[in-house]
Amino acid sequence: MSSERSLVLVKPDGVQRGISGAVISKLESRGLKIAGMKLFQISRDLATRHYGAHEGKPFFEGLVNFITSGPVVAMVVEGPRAVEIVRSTMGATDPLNAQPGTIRGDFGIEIGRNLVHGSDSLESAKHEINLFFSAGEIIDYDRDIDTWIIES
Ligand code: IDP
Ligand code: MG
Repeated sequence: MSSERSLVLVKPDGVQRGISGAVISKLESRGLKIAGMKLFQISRDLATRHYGAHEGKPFFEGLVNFITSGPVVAMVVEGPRAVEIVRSTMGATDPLNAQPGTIRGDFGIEIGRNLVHGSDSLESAKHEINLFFSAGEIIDYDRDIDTWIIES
């Protein structure tokens, strides 16, 4: 199956709470491969572009303030159906509805402090990865273990 890439952010609440490692661990143990990773301070300009689809919504200002309030861990994660696999690993947007075992279901309580971002479609993944990463920051490499994770 052909690989997809998704943009994942450990949001400022996750970094401040020391949960970055747990998030990375969850994605890695699911079988996803990390193709890019950096600690990153999001500017207001980047936040507005990244969350452009939510401009005008009542929570938009709070969301931009929050996502720029401290560093995030930005990652490009790769694997078959990576976009949907990341979304199911994160759990529902509102942690109240996120299943236990998911990142938001294990670590979160409120929607405005839901710890992680993951692209919601292949199209937005491509757009978001371009916003956060230059081509040279994404590494194409093989893992021997992938024959035990990916059938073909
Ligand atoms: P997603 O992060 O699961 O893709 P989106 O609907 O794209 O969810 O919303 C982006 C982010 O905006 C959410 O992760 C959450 O932090 C915040 N958000 C969404 N809806 C609300 C809301 O009703 N109140 C406060 N924050 C919200
Ligand atoms: Mg979204």
